Amino acid sequence: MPIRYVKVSITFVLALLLSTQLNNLPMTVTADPGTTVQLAPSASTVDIGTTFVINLTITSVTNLAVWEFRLFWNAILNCASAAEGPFLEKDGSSAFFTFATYNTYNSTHGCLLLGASLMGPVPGVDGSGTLATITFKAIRGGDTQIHFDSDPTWSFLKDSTPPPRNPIPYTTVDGTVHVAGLGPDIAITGISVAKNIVCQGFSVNISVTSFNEGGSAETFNITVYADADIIATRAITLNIGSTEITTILWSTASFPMGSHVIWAYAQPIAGETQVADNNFTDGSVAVTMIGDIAPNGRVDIVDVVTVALCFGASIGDAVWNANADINNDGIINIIDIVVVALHFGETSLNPLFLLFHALDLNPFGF
Ligand SMILES: [Ca+2]
Ligand SMILES: [Ca+2]
Ligand SMILES: [Ca+2]
Repeated sequence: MPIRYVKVSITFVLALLLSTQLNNLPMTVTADPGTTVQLAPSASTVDIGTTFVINLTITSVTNLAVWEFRLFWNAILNCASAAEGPFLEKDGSSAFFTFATYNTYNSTHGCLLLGASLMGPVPGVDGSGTLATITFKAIRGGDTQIHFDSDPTWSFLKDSTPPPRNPIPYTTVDGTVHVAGLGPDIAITGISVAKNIVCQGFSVNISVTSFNEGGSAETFNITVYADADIIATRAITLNIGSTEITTILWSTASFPMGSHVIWAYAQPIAGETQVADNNFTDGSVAVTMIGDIAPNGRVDIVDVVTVALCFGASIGDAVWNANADINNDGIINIIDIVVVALHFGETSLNPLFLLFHALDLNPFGF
C-alpha cells in the first residue's frame, strides 16, 4: 500500500504539473476541416488535343441530400461530358443527376453546371467521396483555373430536411490545368481580291486572313505581293487560336498592265517549323487601261454597257459588279461611267492587250 500510495501521489503531482504547464503554453488547435469540395487531381498537366478526366470530390460531409455546383474555366478547355459519381447513392438510395455545359459561356470562359439530389424522404449521406466525373478536352495551350462559382444560387450543398432544406456550410478549392501547347505556328488561310479587273492607277481592296495555330500569342509581318512586287506589309498581333482579316488597299499606279498573281506571305516567327502554310496565293488580277473593264484592249460600248448595267448599285446588291466600281468607293454611279466615257475609243498600246484586240480575244471572261 505505501508503495501504491507513493505511486498515486507522484502521478497526481505530475498530472497537476503537466496541466499547469499546458495551461501556460500557447495552444495548438487543429481546426475541424469541415466539408470541402474540390477537384481531383487538383492540378493537371495535359497535352493539347488530349481528353482527360477530373473528379469533383467532397470531404467530411454530414447528411448530404442535394448538391449543385457551377464551374468556370478559361476557354482553352472544352467540357465533353459529366457523369454522376458514386457518393450520393452509396447508401442505396437513388439520385437524380443532371448537367449542362456552356463551352462558349462568353468570349473567354467555358462553364459547367451540374447537380444531383436524392429522391424522396431518405436519409442523407455522410463521409467523403466522388460527386461527379467530368471529362474535358484540351483545345489550346495555356493555363486555367477550374473555378467554383461561390454564388449560392448556383453552388450549394443541402441536407435531408424537408424542402427548402438546410444549406450545409462548405469550402471549395479551385483546380488548375496546364495545357502544353504547340510550338509557334502562324498561317495565311485565305486571300481575296475584291475585283479581278482594275483600271491602271485605280485601287482595289485585298483581304488577307491570318491564323495563329500555335501555342502562344504572336506579332508578325504579313506581306502582300503582286507577282514578285510588294504591295504592302502589315504587322499584326494574334492571340492563340485567333483569326484576323487584314484589308490592304492596292493602288495599281506603279504596276504594269497585264495579269498579276496576288499572294500573301507571313514572315516566319522565331522557332516556327511549319512554314508551308505561311503563304497563300489567290488567282490573277488584270490591270487594264483606264475604262477597259471588259478587257479587250480598247474602251468601247461593251465597257460602257458593263458599267451602265449596274448603275446605282452598291456593295451587296444583286447587280453589284466590283469591276465596274472603277474608283473603288463602294457605289457604281455617274463618276464610274464618266471615267469610261472620258476614255471612250482609246486603244491600249500595251502589246498584250493589242494582241487580245487583234485576235478578238476576251481572256478575262467578258
Ligand atoms: Ca506556319
Ligand atoms: Ca473593253
Ligand atoms: Ca464608284
